[in-house]
Amino acid sequence: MIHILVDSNNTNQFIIFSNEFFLLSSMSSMNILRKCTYLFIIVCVTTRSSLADEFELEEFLKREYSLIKPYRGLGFSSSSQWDLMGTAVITPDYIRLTPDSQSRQGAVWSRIPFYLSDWELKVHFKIHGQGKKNFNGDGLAIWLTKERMVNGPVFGNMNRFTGLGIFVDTYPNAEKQHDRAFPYVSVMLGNGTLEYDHDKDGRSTELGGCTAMIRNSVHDSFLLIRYSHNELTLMTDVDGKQTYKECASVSGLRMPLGYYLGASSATGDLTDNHDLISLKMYQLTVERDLEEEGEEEVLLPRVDNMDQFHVDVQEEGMTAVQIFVTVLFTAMGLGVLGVVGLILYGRWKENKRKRFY
Ligand SMILES: [Ca+2]
Repeated sequence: MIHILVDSNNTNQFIIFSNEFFLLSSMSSMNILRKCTYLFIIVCVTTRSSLADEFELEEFLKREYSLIKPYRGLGFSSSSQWDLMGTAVITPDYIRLTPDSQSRQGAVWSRIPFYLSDWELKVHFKIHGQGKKNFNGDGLAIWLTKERMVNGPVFGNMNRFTGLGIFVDTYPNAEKQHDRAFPYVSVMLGNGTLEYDHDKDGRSTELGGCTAMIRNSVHDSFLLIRYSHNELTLMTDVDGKQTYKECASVSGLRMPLGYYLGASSATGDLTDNHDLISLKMYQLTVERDLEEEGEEEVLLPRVDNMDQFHVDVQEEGMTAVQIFVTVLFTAMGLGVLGVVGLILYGRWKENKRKRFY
């Protein structure tokens, strides 16, 4: 017969056997029993804590912003939180943004505007194909942008986008790049006017990046993008060690809320399969100091103290509409003044004539 005892703190459970059983037992079996009990307790405690960790992590996983297997109803059902675009297709194990064939563009975009201010996004993907090294392309991109569902030349998305772009560039377009090996992962922040230059692999607008040997790898590829306290950190886990290495870090980066998450890819003359396996978004709970609480709303993405994000505010100048309205009201004002002046002059003249008589 087995009794289960719960200790006073109600945290651990112990199992004891009833007295009848002990009478029949020898000392050696008691020793075995004691060892089994200790083992049982250890298993109980460790299982409980690992379950707690998992639960804690799950709690912060934001399912509405995540894309996880099975991709039920994705892109088709009205309740789906994601839209598919172009050549993107769903399989049971991944979303293939482009197949290993020429001139394809595919994307997946969230339908829900994104309102987390501190977050962490884990991207699980695979890029593979028949082409030999450096005869493959073009790569994929992860987005958090104002615009969505527009195709174009930046890894299957529009140029002059507004927001964040993380690029996994698998083909070196620019010549003489002895200082960097491809595939190259990088960060760009667009403000609607900055342009990604494909011929230079986006060097002029890059905020940071690193080489990551992800193509045709036996290991799965992971990116981790963390945004907290206005600092963006990009990390990679590409060699199967289950550890993230820092790739880029940008502080003073300001992101507006209400943008859309997406992933896109494109092939040109050179090709690859670009497979997205999951996007897992976690909310980070952070404490904010008074200064951060008082920060005004960010309307346009920018990085503090960076010239390329400096927007000229014409305090003295006026727009065409403002000039027109000003001229119109000035003319009307002068007209009214003129009429009043004439009336007053007429009356003054009249009075003067009356007084004269
Ligand atoms: Ca490139």
